[in-house]
Amino acid sequence: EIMKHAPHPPGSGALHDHPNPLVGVVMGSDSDLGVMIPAAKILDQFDIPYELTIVSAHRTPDRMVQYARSASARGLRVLIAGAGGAAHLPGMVAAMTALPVIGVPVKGSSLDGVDSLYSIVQMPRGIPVATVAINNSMNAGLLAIRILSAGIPRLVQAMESFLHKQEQEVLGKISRLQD
Ligand code: RP5
Repeated sequence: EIMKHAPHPPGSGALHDHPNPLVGVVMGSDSDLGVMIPAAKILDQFDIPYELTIVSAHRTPDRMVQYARSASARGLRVLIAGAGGAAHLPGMVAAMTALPVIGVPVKGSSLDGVDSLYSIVQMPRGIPVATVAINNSMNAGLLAIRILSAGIPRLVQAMESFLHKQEQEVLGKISRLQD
């Protein structure tokens, strides 16, 4: 059952490991961690079990192949991949799995993240990566949840409540501005 997962391992910090993860969150470097945390947070908020780790397309290519090739058999259903610069990780992972892959362009130091965005979004026909906005890993998490939710009323309802709450927050701000 999708909502069930064991409690977080004691003392688990940024690198998360639930026993039966449904979402795999990977990133090219530990320097991407700060940008990718909101994806993890929203998955936590919806009680979706996930794993989070570093996989570099360039520095650890064998690990990337192993990760992508084994992801489906290990029970993962959606992958989120964040990378900056020459951001090949999401596309290469998508090339080696049939799972849906969501790419997060991470803003690096030189080109404002446009390099990452273009590297991730301009995939060739046949290998799709669902690309979110630069540094917007929260949206990657939300999209992963929407993908998992299809056909699961409880999760659809959880997403609807999330949207409703968000709407109320904005309407609240507007009415405070009008006071
Ligand atoms: C990419 O290069 C990583 O995803 C990261 O965004 C960027 C810089 O990595 P570090 O040099 O900070 O490790 O592969």
